[in-house]
Amino acid sequence: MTERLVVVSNRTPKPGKVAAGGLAAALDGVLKQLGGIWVGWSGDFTEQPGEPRHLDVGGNEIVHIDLNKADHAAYYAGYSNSVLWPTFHMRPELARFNTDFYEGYIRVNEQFADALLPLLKPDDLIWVHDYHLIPLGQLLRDRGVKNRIGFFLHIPFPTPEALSAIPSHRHLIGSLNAYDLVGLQAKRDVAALEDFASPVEFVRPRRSSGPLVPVTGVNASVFPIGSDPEAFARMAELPATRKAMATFNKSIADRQLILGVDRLDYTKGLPQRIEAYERLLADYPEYRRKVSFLQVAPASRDTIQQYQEITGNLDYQCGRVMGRFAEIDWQPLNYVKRAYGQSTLAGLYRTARVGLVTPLRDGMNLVAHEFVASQDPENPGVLVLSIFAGAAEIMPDALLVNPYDADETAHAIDLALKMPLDERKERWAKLRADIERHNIHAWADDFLRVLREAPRP
Ligand code: ADQ
Repeated sequence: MTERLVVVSNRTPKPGKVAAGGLAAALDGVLKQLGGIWVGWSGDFTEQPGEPRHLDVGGNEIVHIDLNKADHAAYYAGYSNSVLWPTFHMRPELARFNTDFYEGYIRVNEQFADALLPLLKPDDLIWVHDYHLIPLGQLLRDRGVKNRIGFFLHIPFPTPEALSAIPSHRHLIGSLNAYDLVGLQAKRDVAALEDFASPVEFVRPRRSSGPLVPVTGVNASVFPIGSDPEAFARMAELPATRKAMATFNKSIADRQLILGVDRLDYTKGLPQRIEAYERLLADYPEYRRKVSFLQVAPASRDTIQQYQEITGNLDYQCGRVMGRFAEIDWQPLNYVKRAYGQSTLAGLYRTARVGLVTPLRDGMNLVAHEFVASQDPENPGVLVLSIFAGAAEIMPDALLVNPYDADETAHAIDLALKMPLDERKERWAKLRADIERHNIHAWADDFLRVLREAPRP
């Protein structure tokens, strides 16, 4: 029998769509290389869950599950994105706790487990992704699955205090015991998990009156995710990209470009970033008319109230900066609410003199990787990176900032704009080596190798 990889995630790639999420872009290449199937929600609703559908998307076999609309709402907008996302990003005050959410979350995870069961072969390696599917490993074990199962959490792991704010956290984290391997983005995440999983933390498996299980058994390690640096370097140099960027440069009159690229999300630190830019223009007036700040931020999860609110706040903030500094022939800031294809992003990264990646908390942040990958080695831009992004652990040669401190960020932008070519090249060469060492293929290979070798009970 030959080994197959079974990837399971909330969403799977759709034919011909630009994926704005980090996960879709990441796993597509891994599966092409190793072979196997990718199972996830189809994006469609059904009253009565039927048979999963198999399709070919860009050479990968994708298996789609339809979900009941109410269950999906409780699982996705509810538990995953109104409980786990804010809490795991240390914003429990933004969470909405509701028992129905957890019930729906478990029901959808059970549906995933039921759909997977008939597809599995004895030698399959199962790789479950992200916070939407934390209990899936346990639910598969409950159904008798003996395969090796790994789990990777793409977002940060919270401190024990934040985690304790989730009413069902013991069941949830206890279910991590079912995995042969739990992968986390950064050392700080493994430390937080170990902190929580102290000998006093015992959990009772859900729906069972059986014995309490210690959380300490979780086999967790750091696997920092990465990008495909060569692909970004290639895309940044394509003739079509260069042409588009020449036109773009004209539109900003060849001013120095400061760039931010993010999904619109309260974890990405956009208000703080705009405040820092405002501070730069106020305290370093020499940059007025000399720079142009472009923030690309397409809406995401816009059915959730907190996400709707950010748009309004950003519109207000950007308007304020414009009102304060704009001239008839200079627009200090441009805020674009749409997703772009990867080659356009690569072109923008390469055009930028400064890349601002300043999340308040982030599992990794692939934009930081992509920015470095896309630079011109002879004239590289400078990465200003938040100390709260997982990326900061592997990219010490970026200009690291505390994103809450507008003065510090403004100062870093000033340093970046003034940085001599030699220093830019030196820093970039080190960063390029970092992202190459941690590229997406190395990430997948490492995780799967350790999963294959993980000690079994
Ligand atoms: P995200 O929170 O989505 O991912 P990130 O790592 O920055 O964050 O990934 C964003 C991806 O979306 C990048 O590949 C980027 O190119 C793309 N993207 C962003 N803005 C875009 C735009 N305007 N147009 C087109 N594409 C855009 C989660 C975690 C991260 C973790 C990743 C991968 O929150 O911390 O790094 O998963 O594990």
